[in-house]
Amino acid sequence: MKFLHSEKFLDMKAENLMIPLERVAHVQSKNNLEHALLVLTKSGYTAIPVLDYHDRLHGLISTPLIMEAILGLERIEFEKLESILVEEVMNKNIPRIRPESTLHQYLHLLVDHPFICIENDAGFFEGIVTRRVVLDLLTKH
Ligand code: 4BW
Repeated sequence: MKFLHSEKFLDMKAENLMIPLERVAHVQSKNNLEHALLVLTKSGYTAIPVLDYHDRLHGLISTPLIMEAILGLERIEFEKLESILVEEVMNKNIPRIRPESTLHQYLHLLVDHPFICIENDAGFFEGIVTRRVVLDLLTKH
């Protein structure tokens, strides 16, 4: 992340605060829940983006969503992890911003969402802006 002192805080573009795709833990929509739980557990994050094979954003998957999907009446049905696909369970209703969006335009989204996904004009996922990066910037500002 590069913080340009000349730029006003609220004018910071998403692309300048972004954690790029190659450093974002993610899964693919056709992966099963077992794989998703493995990636979530190994990465240490509670929610991560869901992409397709062309790096287009489809939603996000989280540990609570997975747990809810395998919760039976009397027990957690872990054997279901293998047969359910991420796309059946993921949250598709997520905010998306453009690389050139300014903090002024998306700061309010970080109130309810720990991270915001960045999508370019062609619809491809480029990375995320996290609450941490923005708060870190604010404390330095
Ligand atoms: O593995 C971790 N490394 C670091 N450096 N910090 C972590 C890690 N796991 C959690 N944290 C901290 C961060 O401050 O706990 C916060 C909440 O994590 P979360 O939500 O509930 O897993 C983290 O805050 P954040 O950096 O502002 O990140 C907000 C959310 O963005 C995370 C996670 O859902 C997502 N995220 C962040 N970096 C990511 C990522 N998802 C995929 N790949 C990444 N590299």
